[in-house]
Amino acid sequence: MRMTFRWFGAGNDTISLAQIKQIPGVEGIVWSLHDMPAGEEWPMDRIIALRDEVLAAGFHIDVVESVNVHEDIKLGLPSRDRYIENYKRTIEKLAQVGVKVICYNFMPVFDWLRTELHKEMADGSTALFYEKSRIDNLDPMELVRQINANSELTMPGWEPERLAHLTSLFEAYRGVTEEHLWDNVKYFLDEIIPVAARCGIKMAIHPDDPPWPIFGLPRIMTGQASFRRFLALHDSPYNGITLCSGSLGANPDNDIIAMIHEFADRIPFAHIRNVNVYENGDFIETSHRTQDGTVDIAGIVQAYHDTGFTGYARPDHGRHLWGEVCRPGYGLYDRALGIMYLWGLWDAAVRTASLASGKEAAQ
Ligand code: DNO
Ligand code: MN
Repeated sequence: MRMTFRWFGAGNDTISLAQIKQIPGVEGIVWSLHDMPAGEEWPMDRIIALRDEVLAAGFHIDVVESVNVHEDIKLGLPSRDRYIENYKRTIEKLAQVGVKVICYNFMPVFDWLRTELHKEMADGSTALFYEKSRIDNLDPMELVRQINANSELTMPGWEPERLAHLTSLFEAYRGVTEEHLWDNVKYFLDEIIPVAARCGIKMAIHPDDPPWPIFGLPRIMTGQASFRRFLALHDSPYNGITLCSGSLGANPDNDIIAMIHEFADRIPFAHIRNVNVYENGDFIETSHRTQDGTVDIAGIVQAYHDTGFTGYARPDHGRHLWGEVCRPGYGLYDRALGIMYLWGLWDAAVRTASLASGKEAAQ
């Protein structure tokens, strides 16, 4: 397990590379050019500047999260070819600076969606929260109307740029079914996987978060069956997944340990975090500790150990602790605690296995 930490860039993150350096065992920074609009080719000078900054701080830059996919690609519009060409050029440029894994997602319109960014927990910390009935009963167009009338009102992830296009995006997705999305993701893979393979870059799709359709928009990367179907579209080590335990764990039917065993050789990147799912389907992002949520983080780390996982891992969203002011879900403290928990589990698994094999050898 090669530990990494997501960083949003100087001036765009409250955390410094020097602070990350003090977290034990972090070798790499998971990075992106966060201000690049989806669909545009990344400029080489900016890639190089970021590489130099991260390398100078003593980290590798092997993992990029994310190179975002333009909506026209997900919609299957004729204009997609232009954006796919740009995507290929970006893959080639990232390969030139030594990138090994690109994380991306195929979620229409929204990336992760929550109803509250700072839900207070019993211990006074705050965390990202999803109130299922609120989303289920929400007419998104009605919300857009309300937001336009009252700019104070918004939803996490509904950035002003996105909001401006929301009405037309919802229009564009009318009639787009899950099967259309499957066709469109296949078209995308047919184009990019050969380029990624030639460049030695593993593409790693992130599951949908939450892993079910929202606002009538289709979502397809939701669980074990969909990953199986996805991986079969291109049976290549360069077509892989970012196994995110928190996103998948929002649906308690998802057996993440079984997925790690089934897809072991196709997981170049692991996001490891916990969520607590309530009876009514609401969920909150808790500490990484198994006992604090409904995802068996201890079992997951054991499964990675047992399948000989040598890929990259990172803690995912954390709580906001000790008054830290930070990007929602991306503070320093809880993710650092998360890493130490993951290392504790990992080191114990390694030790237990080596003691067991020592005993075997002695027999
Ligand atoms: C949620 C996060 C995501 C992720 C993107 C990847 O679990 O890891 O926001 O960064 O979806 O494209
Ligand atoms: Mn994730």
